[in-house]
Amino acid sequence: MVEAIEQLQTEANEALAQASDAAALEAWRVDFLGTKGRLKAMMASMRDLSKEERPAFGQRMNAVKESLEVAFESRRSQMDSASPSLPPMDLTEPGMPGRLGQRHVLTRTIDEIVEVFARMGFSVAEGPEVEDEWHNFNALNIPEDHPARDSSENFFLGAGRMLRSQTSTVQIRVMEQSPPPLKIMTCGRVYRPDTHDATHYSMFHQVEGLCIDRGVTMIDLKSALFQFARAYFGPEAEVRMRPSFFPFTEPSAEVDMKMKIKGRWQWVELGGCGMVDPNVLKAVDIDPEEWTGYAFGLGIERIAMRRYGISDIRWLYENDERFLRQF
Ligand code: FA5
Repeated sequence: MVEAIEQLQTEANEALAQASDAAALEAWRVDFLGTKGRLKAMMASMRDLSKEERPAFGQRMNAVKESLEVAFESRRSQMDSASPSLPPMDLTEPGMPGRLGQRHVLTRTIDEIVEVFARMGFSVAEGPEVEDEWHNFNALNIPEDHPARDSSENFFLGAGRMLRSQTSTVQIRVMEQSPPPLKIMTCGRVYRPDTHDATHYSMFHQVEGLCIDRGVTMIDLKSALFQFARAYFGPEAEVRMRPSFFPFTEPSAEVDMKMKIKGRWQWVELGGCGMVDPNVLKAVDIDPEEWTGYAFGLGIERIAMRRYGISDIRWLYENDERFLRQF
């Protein structure tokens, strides 16, 4: 009898080692440990033993049963960890398309604007967003009592610091550092406590241009703006200048560009421009008798909105993927 039990245990262990998947393992369990399995059948043969032989046989069978149950559990957990219960992989199924990120429509507009002005011979300058009043006002010929200096028009930070309200600050920084002739442009953020609506935001971007040389005139200014308009908005774009006032240019003008919006040609106001005021040149030790120059500053959001048909500036800052993915 003992040999028969040992024989069964050896067979069971060998069969278990060969069970290579969950189905084979289950078949093994049914065959050896199941209610109609081989262990149960051998247990039943206890009937044929004498009363004295039965306890030893029973104990032996229980030990075998326990050891097979332990072996079964360990084989099962071995299989589970080797192949976690994931659905089988279908290699013929089409893959998930990778989603590439893209530049924000404003970043793209800035890159396009820089490229156009670079082709026109402007070099790119930069300036800080946290400024002082000298660069934001004084050097730009903006007097102490000018309404543009009001605290309701600016973000003052204390200790003479503020968030710049215009990129014209970069004109001063460049002229302080480099002697003329100069032909520079800059793109950057500016800040004003304007109420948010479809065309205004409290943080927006401007593109600023400055050209200082001998004999520069309004014709050069209009030509530069005209070339930009044609290069950026298309060969039929036009430029119009309306008389205006800025403390740092004399004469000054508002710049409008004519562009096609939804199939119709329209004039759109984009910014300001003019001939650099002699007082600004004097503030940075440039002789206005020898040098003249022009400057312009355009709103980049307004340009992007026109170019890409965006009717509300706030969408540019909401980071809604459904909006951003369109460009
Ligand atoms: C200026 O900021 C002058 N520095 C421009 C300039 C530069 C004139 C050099 C002369 C020489 P203005 O405040 O008009 O100008 O602003 C220029 C443009 O910025 C506006 O035409 C508009 O396109 C944009 N802009 C102004 N305020 C906002 C705002 N709250 N939200 C979005 N865009 C604005």
